[in-house]
Amino acid sequence: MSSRVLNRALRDKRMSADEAAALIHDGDHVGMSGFTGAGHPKTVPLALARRMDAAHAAGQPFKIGMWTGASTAPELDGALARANGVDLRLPYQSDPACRDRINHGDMDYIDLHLSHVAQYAWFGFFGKLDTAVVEVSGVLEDGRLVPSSSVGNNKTWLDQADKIILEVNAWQNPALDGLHDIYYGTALPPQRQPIPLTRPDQRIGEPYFRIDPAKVVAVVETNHPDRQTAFSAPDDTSLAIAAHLIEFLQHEVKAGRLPPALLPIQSGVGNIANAVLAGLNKGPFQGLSAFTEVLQDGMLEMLESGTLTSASATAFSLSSEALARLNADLASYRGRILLRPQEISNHPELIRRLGLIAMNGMIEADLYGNVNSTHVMGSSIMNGIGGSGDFARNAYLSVFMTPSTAKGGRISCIVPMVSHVDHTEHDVQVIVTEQGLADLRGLSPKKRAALIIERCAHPDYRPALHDYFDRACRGAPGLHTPHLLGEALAWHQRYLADGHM
Ligand code: 0RQ
Repeated sequence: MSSRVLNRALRDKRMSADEAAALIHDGDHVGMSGFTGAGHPKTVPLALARRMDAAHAAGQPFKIGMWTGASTAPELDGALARANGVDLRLPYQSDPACRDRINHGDMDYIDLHLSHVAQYAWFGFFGKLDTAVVEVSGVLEDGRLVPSSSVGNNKTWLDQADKIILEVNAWQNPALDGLHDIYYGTALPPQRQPIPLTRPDQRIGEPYFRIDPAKVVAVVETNHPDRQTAFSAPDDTSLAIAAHLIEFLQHEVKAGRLPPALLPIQSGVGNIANAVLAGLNKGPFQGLSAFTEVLQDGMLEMLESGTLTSASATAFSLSSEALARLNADLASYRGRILLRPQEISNHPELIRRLGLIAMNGMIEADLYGNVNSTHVMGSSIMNGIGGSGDFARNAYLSVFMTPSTAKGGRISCIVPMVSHVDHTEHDVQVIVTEQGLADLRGLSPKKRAALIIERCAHPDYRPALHDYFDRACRGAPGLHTPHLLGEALAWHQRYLADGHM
């Protein structure tokens, strides 16, 4: 098979994954590519984990600081977590081994808004970046890089790192060439200028990464698949959530608060988000656009049917079936799919300007509309805030969705007070469960509480929520946001003690 490394100088730097991994040292800060299981390096991290295991077996320390785009895959997050080789990780992760290390206190984790990561690296807030390990799908003759199936923070890692290790993955579809839009106009304050994007499908950058070839210390040729995300068929709960939301959007169009083709949509990951997209694909809206973070199965189906005219994202997150369909026809999506750096896909300025409809999952919401997206029972991380905060705070309409209960009904996802806050009441306009939808816009805290209990809570928990709220309205020291502080987190405490809220 012919090499995808067309640049002669970089072709001379080809080596094995083990040789490349030997260039990473204990204490290094390493910027890895990868976003929701797409475009992560697939061989160097495994070789690095082997080095870490060997060092630990010999009684030597070997841990790195690892920065990524978002979640990766077992051969990156999983392997390094199992080797206990990560001192500090940022941002979003969703790997079970990684989550265990964090929750057991073996790994420090900084959960950041995804739009903040690149600029914080530029500001120097995380210290110096030693090495970038970035998957690309090709190297042009002039040394520019054809990005892979995710863009994430790769532009920043390639610019910032002292050393670059490239994985050139021949598994990636060559038709990815031309799908990316890499914007190089993000100067630092006080030199920053407006980002010239006014339509979701607008191209404002170039298709390739520019690099300083002198910084490349290794090129590793690979041929390995992305993670591929399996989705389960929508169940009754997610179908009900989707139906409530679509009915609400129709109502908003009728009321003149949304145009007939809606506004650009952003959709989180997971089965509920996918069910909402499947619902949107069945109608009644046409000519939709997406300005989102990940392009998942539901969005691809909408592109295939024509319901969605274009999608801007930073990564794919597809099942193997959807990926096979996309790969068979990828060239035809040029101009309809754009992959951008995550600092652009999630940029607050652009989200506010375009007026997005943001739809994200959550762990729990409280009576007043504060939302917890990240923590189970206040202390254990699930995944991370990801892009949900970027979108929720700046969207035209910010929607959070969850089943009304979790763990077979033993947990109410509507609680008196959330055990961790990711999105404050100020950033949450609509809450949806399979029970119904609470439109919180224009409501004071007490009115919000009454509506959330009536529309969203599971009937099994409604009486206890009413009881708490009524007593808070009588006994709280202030009646703007009535709470009984000694009791507000008792539901979580009860679950931890008795296994039932
Ligand atoms: O745990 O698998 O052990 O049973 O949380 O819950 O219902 O499968 O929902 O897959 O949509 O995930 C918020 C985690 C929801 C996700 C979250 C338990 C539940 C299960 C998953 P088990 P479900 P989903 C852009 C947007 C933040 C990032 C984001 C998320 C597991 O949506 O990570 O929005 N969001 N990014 O049992 C205890 C509760 C619970 C609970 C659910 N109240 N208490 N456990 N669970 N509710 C994309 C990116 O940023 C990349």
